[in-house]
Amino acid sequence: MEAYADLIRAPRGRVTLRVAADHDAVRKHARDCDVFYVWKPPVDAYARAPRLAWLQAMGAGVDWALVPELPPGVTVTRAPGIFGAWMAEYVAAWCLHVTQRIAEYSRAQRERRWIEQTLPDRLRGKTVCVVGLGDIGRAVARALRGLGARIVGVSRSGRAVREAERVYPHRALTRAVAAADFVVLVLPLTPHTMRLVDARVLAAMKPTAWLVNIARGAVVDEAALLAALGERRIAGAVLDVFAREPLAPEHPFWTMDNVVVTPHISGPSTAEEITPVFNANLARWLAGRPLRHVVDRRRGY
Ligand code: OXD
Repeated sequence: MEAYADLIRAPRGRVTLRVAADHDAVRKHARDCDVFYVWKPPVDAYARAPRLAWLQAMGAGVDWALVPELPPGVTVTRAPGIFGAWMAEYVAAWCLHVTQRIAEYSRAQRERRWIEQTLPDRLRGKTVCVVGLGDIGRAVARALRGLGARIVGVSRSGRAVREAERVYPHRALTRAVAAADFVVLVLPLTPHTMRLVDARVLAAMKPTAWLVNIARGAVVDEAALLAALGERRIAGAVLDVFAREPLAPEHPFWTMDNVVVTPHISGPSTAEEITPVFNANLARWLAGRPLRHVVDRRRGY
């Protein structure tokens, strides 16, 4: 937390900083705070923060902030333009991991096997369905399009965007995923998107398709996913997020040969990248100007 605090540009005399490295410290300082610049504070801190007017989220998603305990008058802001670049590289890397058969060649190397009959595949020409076309989803789409993939998108509105050759609304999700070689989930978790990817959607995917989830575990029905992967009704899944994190050591995802598990690192928050976004808004807030990147609390993003 010190790294974030060190980069805050707060005019002396107008802003007092309180740095909280753990939940107890958040609770202790909450009473004095007008602003929270936080990642997942304890929800009981909100009731202890009578002056709280603005919460700046340190991460990409804000589902953890939009809890009933957060008083309705508190403005929540996010940090667009930061995470897309990280997450685009994550998705490109793991799609290429599949098409370049990296796991297979690595295994063969360990076993000293020369597998010249096994050739890599191309990402060029593959269809990628990006579900969620906010700033991160569009960054992912641009990166994959740059590698020659064909992009279809899914968003709540179904409105056209430059990055996708076709965009479907949520209600047409099964149609959207049907032709995809990779289905990439980049959508916010809201009551509307909870378990949006259910058994029906998974059944609509091609048996050769991979699911890549960098959104939230709960946008997928994990039991249905487990069944689809176990019965090889889809080829595999790259999962950075889970309904419960950390993923329990006994969870079957860890050991499945068609699953990649990463520990929620696809879009890291760094003080250097995110604090300038906070600083720009802090200057506006101190000047009495409207904040930017305000979350629509009703929509949930
Ligand atoms: C998130 C993050 O919101 O890691 O998941 O930033």
